[in-house]
Order: sequence, then structure tokens, then C-alpha cells
Amino acid sequence: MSRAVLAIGSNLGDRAAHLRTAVAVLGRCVRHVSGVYETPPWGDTEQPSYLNAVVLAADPAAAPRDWLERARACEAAAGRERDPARRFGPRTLDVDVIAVWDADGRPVVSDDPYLTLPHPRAHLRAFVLRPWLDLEADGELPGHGPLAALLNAPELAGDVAAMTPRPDLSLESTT
Ligand code: PH2
Ligand code: MG
Ligand code: MG
Repeated sequence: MSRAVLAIGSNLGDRAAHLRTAVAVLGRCVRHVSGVYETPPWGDTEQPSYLNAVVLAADPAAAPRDWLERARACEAAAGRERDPARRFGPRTLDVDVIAVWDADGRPVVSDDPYLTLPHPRAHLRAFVLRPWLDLEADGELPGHGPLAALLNAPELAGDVAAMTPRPDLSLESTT
């Protein structure tokens, strides 16, 4: 069994619909979907605010790169266009592979630039850590430790305070 934590985000168009597209395209491998947060743009502040959420996924057959391919398939389904000039710029849908565990429950560690695991900036991103913590109170980011401790870091205090839960938006499938 391969397990993955996927972070989903959108700040263009019908943001909630794009997040739902991600959940739909991931399909049967989805185990849990977090609540949605409204979050100020990180890294490149001249863009609209984001909706962010986290998906816990599992698939007995998936290799680490399969998670990246699935992430790319979700982004393509939401019409994602890449702007090489704006690495952290606006997007209809971003699906990032945050961490993967192998069939023995061991975290996959990789410095392959194509798929670096765990995600090299996840520990800096309240919009990833907070919804993940909601799903896994004892969750740990491999190599960085417990989510709760990471979220308490003084550097993240401003970002944590600025994010707003959006209980009016649900990503759970209604079918
Ligand atoms: N994604 C980015 C850049 N900045 N800011 C927020 N709040 N949420 C995101 O998902 C996000 C971002 C590029 O991956
Ligand atoms: Mg991203
Ligand atoms: Mg991405």
C-alpha cells in the first residue's frame, strides 16, 4: 500500500469547482478530504487569494511517480496553464505531492528534481500543514516532525492567523 498526502490549491476561476475536479479525478484512491481554507497568496503576493485543502490518498499499486502523474492529470482537467516566468503565480489548480509512504509505511525520501519528497517547502506552508493537521492530529511531515509543532513555529504565526476556514464549501462528493 502506498500512501500519499496531496495538497490542492486554486486561485483562478471557479476555485471550489477546480478543487472538486481534483477530488473527482483522483477518484477511488481518495481516503480523506480536509475542509477548505481561504488563504492569502504565499511567495508571490500580487495575485488573488487561494482556496486550499489536503487529500489523503492510498493505492496498493502506486509508485511515487504515479502520484505525480495523477496530480498532473488533475491539473490538466482543470485547464492548468503554466507560466514559466511566475513560479508561484496564479493557477486554476495546483496539486502538489507533499509526502509518500511505501507499502511498509516508510516515508519515501527523494532529491530527484522531478519529484522531490517530501515536498521541499511543505514545512513553510501553513496552507498545507493546517488542513493536513485537521485530518491527522498526530501527523508528521517526514524529516520535519509533528505537524502541530511545525504550525506553532513563530515564522508561520502570521500565515496561520491569516487563513480562514470556509465551512460553506465542501469538497466531499455528493454522488
Ligand atoms: N501555491 C503557490 C503559490 N502561493 N499561496 C497560497 N495561499 N496557496 C497556494 O496553494 C499557493 C500559494 C504555488 O504552488
Ligand atoms: Mg504548489
Ligand atoms: Mg505544484
